[in-house]
Amino acid sequence: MTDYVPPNVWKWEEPTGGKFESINRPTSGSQRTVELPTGEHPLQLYSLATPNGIKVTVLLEELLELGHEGAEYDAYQIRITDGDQFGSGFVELNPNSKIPVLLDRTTSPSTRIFESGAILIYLAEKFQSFIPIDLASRAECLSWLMWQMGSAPYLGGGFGHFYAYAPKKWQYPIDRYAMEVKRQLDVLDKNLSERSYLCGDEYNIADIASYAWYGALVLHNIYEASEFLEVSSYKNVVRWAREIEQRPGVMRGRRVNKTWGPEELRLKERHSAGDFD
Ligand SMILES: N[C@@H](CCC(=O)N[C@@H](CS)C(=O)NCC(=O)O)C(=O)O
Repeated sequence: MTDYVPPNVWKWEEPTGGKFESINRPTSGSQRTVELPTGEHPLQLYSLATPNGIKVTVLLEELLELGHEGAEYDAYQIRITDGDQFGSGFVELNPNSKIPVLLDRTTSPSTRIFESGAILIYLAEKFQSFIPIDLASRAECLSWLMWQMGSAPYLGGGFGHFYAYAPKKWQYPIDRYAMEVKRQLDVLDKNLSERSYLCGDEYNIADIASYAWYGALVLHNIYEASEFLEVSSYKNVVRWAREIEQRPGVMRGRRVNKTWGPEELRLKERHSAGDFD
């Protein structure tokens, strides 16, 4: 890396380079007036099938699988590389301009929820499912959920960015984030050496959140880094992710708002169970 002497005041000098340079900027807020579409169900989801996006569609499909009819939802695709997250309708629901966003129209006024972890907690509490009731078990579940929310930015924004998306391969940031991601995999692997799921015998929202990221890493070669990070050596994480991936709700949830990968696994929008046929 060439030596860089930071100026007294940082200035945004386009272009910064990297895969997402066209959507990254140092300011927030809407960039154009765009209304969001709405469907007939109580829950409206605006998302994309990234790891953060599938956390919510997996939980919604798991809730439907359990028989919670109130979890029926319309899922609309937000194309983040085209900047849909900066439309005025989306920014009203999430001032942070990131997917996923949920709107619950069963309340008056409607309730908007942004941040995938907050959406998981909201839905789990609303339907009293996939979250433990007793205080100690709930604390363990929320601890692992918050662990995931705090850890994934090092995996995606840190490792994934510098290993796969940055304009060049710089060793210092790749070393730093590869070390941290391997440490995280080791944390998960040790925990799963003693437990079936992250919190014990029961599968819950902490598993859904962590599976979305670490399952993609150990099973689907995200960032094409499987070999580099030797992901198959984390055997308990692989066993846990494989098991979760076979659940029907997970299989369906992974397809919602997906526009890449094999054609038969894509589902641009979801409005009913029949859309998966
Ligand atoms: N902490 C947020 C992160 C959400 C996030 O980073 N979403 C990405 C896709 S995975 C996004 O919308 N990026 C668009 C952008 O940064 O403009 C969450 O868990 O909901």
